Order: sequence, then C-alpha cells, then structure tokens
Amino acid sequence: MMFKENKINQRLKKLEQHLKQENPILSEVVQNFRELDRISRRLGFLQREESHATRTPWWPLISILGIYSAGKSTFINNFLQYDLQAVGIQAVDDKFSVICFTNDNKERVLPGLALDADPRFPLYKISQAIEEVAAGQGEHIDAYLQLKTCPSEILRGKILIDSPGFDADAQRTSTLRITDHIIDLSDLVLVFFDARHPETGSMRDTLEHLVKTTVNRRDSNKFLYILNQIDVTANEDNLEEVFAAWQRALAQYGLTAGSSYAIYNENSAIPFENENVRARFEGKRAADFSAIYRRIEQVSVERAYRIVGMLEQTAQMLRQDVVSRLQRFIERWRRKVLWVEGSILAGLAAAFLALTVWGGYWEGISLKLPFWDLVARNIYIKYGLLAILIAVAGYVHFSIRSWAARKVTKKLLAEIKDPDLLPNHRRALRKSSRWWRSLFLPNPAGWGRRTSARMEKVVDDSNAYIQKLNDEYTNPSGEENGELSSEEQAMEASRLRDTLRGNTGPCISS
Ligand SMILES: Nc1nc2c(ncn2[C@@H]2O[C@H](COP(=O)(O)OP(=O)(O)O)[C@@H](O)[C@H]2O)c(=O)[nH]1
Ligand SMILES: [Mg+2]
Repeated sequence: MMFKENKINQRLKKLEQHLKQENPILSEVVQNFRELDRISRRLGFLQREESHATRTPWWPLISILGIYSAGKSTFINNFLQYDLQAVGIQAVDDKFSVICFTNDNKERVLPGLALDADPRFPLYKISQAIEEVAAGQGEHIDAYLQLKTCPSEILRGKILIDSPGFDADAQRTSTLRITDHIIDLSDLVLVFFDARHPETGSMRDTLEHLVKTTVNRRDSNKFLYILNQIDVTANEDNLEEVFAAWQRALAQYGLTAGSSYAIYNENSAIPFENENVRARFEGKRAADFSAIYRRIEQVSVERAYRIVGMLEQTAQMLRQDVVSRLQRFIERWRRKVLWVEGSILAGLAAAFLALTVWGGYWEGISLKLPFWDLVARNIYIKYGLLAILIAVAGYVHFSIRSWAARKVTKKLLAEIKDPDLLPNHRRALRKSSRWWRSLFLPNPAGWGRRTSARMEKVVDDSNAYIQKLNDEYTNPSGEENGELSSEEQAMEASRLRDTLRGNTGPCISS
C-alpha cells in the first residue's frame, strides 16, 4: 500500500522544490514538518494522508479590496509590471482573482474549482463556507473565483487577490462571505478608496463591511487604507481637503488603527496643469508607493518567520498537548481499571468469606468445601472450571478496560479547544489503549526516548532557522541595507519577534 502514501509525499516534495527556488530556509523547514508528520503518525495523531504542513499557508497572501472602479486592478498591473488584470470592466463580470506566480512564461486562467479543491491554495474549501451563508451558491464557485497564474518575477513567493466591487446585489452575501474569508487569511489587506468620491454613498458599503468589521481585530495593523486616484484633486489643488474628508469618513466608522496612504496611477492620471502641483503630487505618490511596497515585501519576511514559528508550535503542541495528554490518559485509565477491578475482587473475596463462614465451612484457618474433593479429583472438571474462570475474568477485565478507556477519553477530549483536531486526539487515545497494550506501559504508543529526542531536534532546528532568518533579513551590520537606521532595525526585529510569538497565522484546515 506504499503507493497511496505517496500522494501527500509528492505534494510535500513539490512544495520543497518550489520553496528551494524561493527561500531555501523554508524548504528545509518542510523536512522538519515531515519529521513531525512521521512522529504524529506513530502516535496515531495523524492519518497517512494528513500532514502538519498542509495546515500551514506557505505563501504570504496580499489581498486588494475596495469599491468598484477605485483602481485596484490598475494598481495590481502596475505592481506586477505586467498587464494581467482587465481594467475598467463592469462589476458584474468581475470575480475574485487569486494571482500566483508561474515560470511557464505565459499567464493562465483556471476555474474557481481549482482553488476550492487544492489545499495548497488559500481558498481551499471556500465553497463550503459559501454554502453555509448562501445555500446553493457553493456550487457556483466558478462564478465568484478564478485562479490566475502570472510569470511576473515580482510575484514570486507571494499570492495576490484582486477583488470585485460590492455592486451586484444578487451575489452580495456570497461576495461578502468570500471577502471575510479572504481578510481572515490575508497577511496584508489593501483597502482601496477613490478620491473622486471620498465620502459619498457609494463608499458606505465598503466602509461598513471593510472598516467597521475590522477595526476591533487583533490583526488590525495588517490593513492599509489607500486613497487612490488623488490626481483628480490636482487641478483644484485640494488634496489636503479631500484627504481630510476621507479620514473623517474613516474615523466615523471607528477606524483609528492601520495606516493610510494617498496615491494615484501615473499612466491613468489626468494631465497636471501646474508644474509645482505636479512635483508635489509626484513626491507624495513616490513616498506612499514605496511605503506600501515595503509593507508588501515585509509580509514575505514575516511569513517566513511565522512558518518557522508554526513548526516550533507544532512540535510544542505535540509534546505538551498530545503526548502529555496521552500520558495523563494512560495514568488515569490504569488507575480506573485497577480501582474497579480491585473493588470487584475485594467484593468477591468478602462475599466468598461471608458465605463460607455462614455455611460453616471453616475449621480454624482451613477451609473445607464440600464439593472440593470432587473438583480436585476430576481433572476435566478442574481444568474446565479453571478455563471458565479465566474466560469470565478475561471478559470482565477487557470490558472494564474499554469502559474505563471510553470514560477517560470522554473527559480528556472535553478539554480540547480546536474541534478540527478532535478526531486526531481521539485516534491517538485509541491507539494507546488498544487491547494488546499492557496497562503498565509507561509511554503512549509510538512514543519513547528516541522519538522524544527527535522532537527535541525539531525544536532546536527551528531555533536555528530563526537565527538564519535573522542573518538573512535583519542584517545588524547595516552594510548593504542603507535604508534603515540601527534603531529602526531593532524595532523591525522586535516586531518580527512579536509576529512570531503572537500570531500563528491563518490555518488551512483540511
Ligand atoms: N485618474 C485616475 N484614474 C485611474 C487611476 N487608477 C485607475 N484609474 C482608472 O479607473 C478605472 C477603474 O480602474 P480599475 O483598475 O479597473 O478599478 P477596479 O474596479 O478597482 O479594479 C479605469 O478606467 C482606470 O484607468 C488613477 O490613479 N487616476
Ligand atoms: Mg478590477
């Protein structure tokens, strides 16, 4: 049956190859995830086709949301330096486009189904989520989503999502559901507004669904609010007014966190009449664009740290949560079985004693049972009775074992917070309490000193990866990276550590 196992193996191999080009450190991390997979399978925690690696989103996800015609697609084309997205089309024809890198040298469009069915992509099983909020819409997944591949080098190691506006009423619920889902999964969310109407009704929808629902999030600093098309304010030269009006509109919905920017697209911009104004606008545009691009680059770095963090957390979870729960299980289970069986034996002994005393079969300290001679003399009866006794005792013993295992399992499973992992925990508990496993084995099934050492090594490795990532990204000597002062670097490094510690990132659950 080895060939079946290869499916997940192949997938991990592909991932490894892909990451080798993008980020060699992460491709080593895949190896460690494999090691954790092996350990987890021996513990019974993972099935053959499951992997901890598929629970990790490997590519940073940057989504571009906002109202229709705010210039989202134009921005993406400009960012990619590639004419990928149709610009200025009707909202009705518009879909969410998940944009991934390809080295095929030509772009390709795949139906939404490709995204729904592949756990490597961020929108895996999105149709289920849609079905929950809009019955019947889940099967029309292709009407909402598409996968686009693009050979732009700038895209390497990232996934972008371009989104439609919120105009079409019929598809509203599903569109909003997908939007929420995408926001949850994203590492960075660019919310686009346009300076042509910074506070009018057309923006209310966007404000309500993007701003109001997101201000209280823990990850609210992943939102960048972008006022686009500010070139339209050039001729009246009232950028400050328009910007202030926009900020007020955002504040009205409670937005205080996150950063805001003002930009425009040079190629789509209306001509500037005044040279001074033009210079000012170009300055503003250049500054804000580079700030936005820097955040986008930063996201890849953060994601690398987060993946390594995820590796360590998975190892810790296995050790502290899975293995220690199994150990507690075994202890409690053993105690329960011994206690129940002890009580039964004590009860039987007491009953026997009481009956024999009452029957007057005791002569001093020796017991004279009337039928004992018969039993002792005939070996058939003797061994027959013994066999029956053993069978009954065995039956009772194994019934008690499995009853106690069920009881203890139920108690321990109630502690588990993540319902997705319940079947895994249950399977591991079951594996450690199979009938052939002695009650007195100190370790859970699949766990021992060697496995423990292997796990230790994964934790050590993940610390080493952090060091490597630090060397690669923070560059303490500051020789090559002249942009950051040492103070900024220290801040950057501490921000990365916070990201690593605080946020496990979105999970693709399979
Ligand atoms: N004046 C001006 N027009 C823009 C700018 N960015 C995009 N546009 C135009 O706005 C229209 C809508 O752009 P598009 O990218 O399709 O918007 P989307 O619906 O948000 O994807 C197109 O006709 C673009 O040429 C900008 O910065 N300034
Ligand atoms: Mg568009």
